[in-house]
Amino acid sequence: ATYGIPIYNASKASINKHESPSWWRNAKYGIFIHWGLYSVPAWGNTGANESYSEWYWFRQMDPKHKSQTYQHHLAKYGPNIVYDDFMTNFTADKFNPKDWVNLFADAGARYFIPVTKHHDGFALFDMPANVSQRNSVKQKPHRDFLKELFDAAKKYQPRLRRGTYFSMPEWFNPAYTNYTRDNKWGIGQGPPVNPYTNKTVPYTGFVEVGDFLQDIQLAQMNILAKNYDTEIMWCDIGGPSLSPTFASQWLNSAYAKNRQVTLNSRCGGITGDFATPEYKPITNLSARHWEATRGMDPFSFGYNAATPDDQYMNATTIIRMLTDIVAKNGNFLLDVGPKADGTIPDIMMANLREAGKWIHAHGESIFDTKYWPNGPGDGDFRYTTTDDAFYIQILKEPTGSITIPDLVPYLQSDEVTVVGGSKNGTTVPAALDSAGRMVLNVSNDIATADKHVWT
Ligand code: FUL
Repeated sequence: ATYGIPIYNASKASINKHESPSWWRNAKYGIFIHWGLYSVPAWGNTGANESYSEWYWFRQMDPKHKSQTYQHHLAKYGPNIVYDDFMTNFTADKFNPKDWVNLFADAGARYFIPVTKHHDGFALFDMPANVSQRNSVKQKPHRDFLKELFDAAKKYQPRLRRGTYFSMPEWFNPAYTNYTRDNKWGIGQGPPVNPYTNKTVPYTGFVEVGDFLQDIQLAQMNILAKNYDTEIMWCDIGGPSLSPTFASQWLNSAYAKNRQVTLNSRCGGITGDFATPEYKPITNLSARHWEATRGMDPFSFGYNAATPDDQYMNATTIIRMLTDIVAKNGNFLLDVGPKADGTIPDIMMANLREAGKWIHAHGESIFDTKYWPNGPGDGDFRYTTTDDAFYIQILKEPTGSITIPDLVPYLQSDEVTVVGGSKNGTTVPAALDSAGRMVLNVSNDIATADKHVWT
């Protein structure tokens, strides 16, 4: 087919008319993957302000020599090992993309978003040599991890939607220095200077280009859109960009192919389809669909080998957070940090799978639902709705007589039905109290038959 008039043009006003597609609003739960050279040192100063392990390089380069990461690097590797030397240790020799996508499906997720290039500029996908050679295909270990992952998903878990995280700037790319310097993200300082020796370090794989935005940033985004068919462009940091140009071409071509794609709020120069609060307490319901993100690690997206196993989110905390977010009209993008050898730490896999059992069994009350416009619920209660059902989620074990604090619909009914778990389909007697609130009488065997969240 030919299409006469493109829908979008390269202006902010035009792109801002785009809305997130319904598949994305219905998908509710995604897995984020921060995996890259930072997975080699796998270190963050747990609990302090250097906790994001994927920020290792930036912290380590601290010219004032005051950061914990600067000290850690010196003690562990000495002054002559520079960040790009980690390319040799980024072996990925146990990376099994089939296992990864099967894990995500077991977890109950409906989409996944690998970091394709973080602020360190090291990409996990292929591109023409004149765009950049700073990637895992042109450098060690000479593999196109994004293609391997997406191919495995297409083959083994075709229902998983595939997105791409992409950092708009790069900390030390010499081509970025024209744009910003010493801003709050520390971007545009390149090329890197070894803080222990004061010697300039080559920016591995850097190719002399005319303009960072045109020749690197936009070129790479187009590659993710065209060669990898990304469905979610999860930009990071924003700042200077050609995003209106990128978005208009991408959205028009998706439209022509009958595909629905979406982009987040961090692409720079455009509003984006959804806001992305990060490690933030989720407070209010928002009528515009949004997405919360955080790591399973209490303080980091990338793997931090110093984090004890019992600190990671477990099945209960994952499920309660998902339930809370969905009731407030959000999606939950939960991050895992694989190791440099390509394995996902056992504790992360176990907790994701445990949560997945509940999510699969209770999915009816989570996926393809809408929030309740009167409110997400109070205390330990959350609500979701569909055209023909109203779901009550209870975030702690209900025993005996339970009063639903809000004036929920269907008050006439004298029973409700258990969703999911071994008592799926069982009815629970309901009555009204003098204030018109629903009172449920939950028997012990129903209360103890489930866990994490009762629906
Ligand atoms: C932030 C980044 O700086 C973090 O490292 C992480 O990637 C998070 C999702 O976005 O802005």
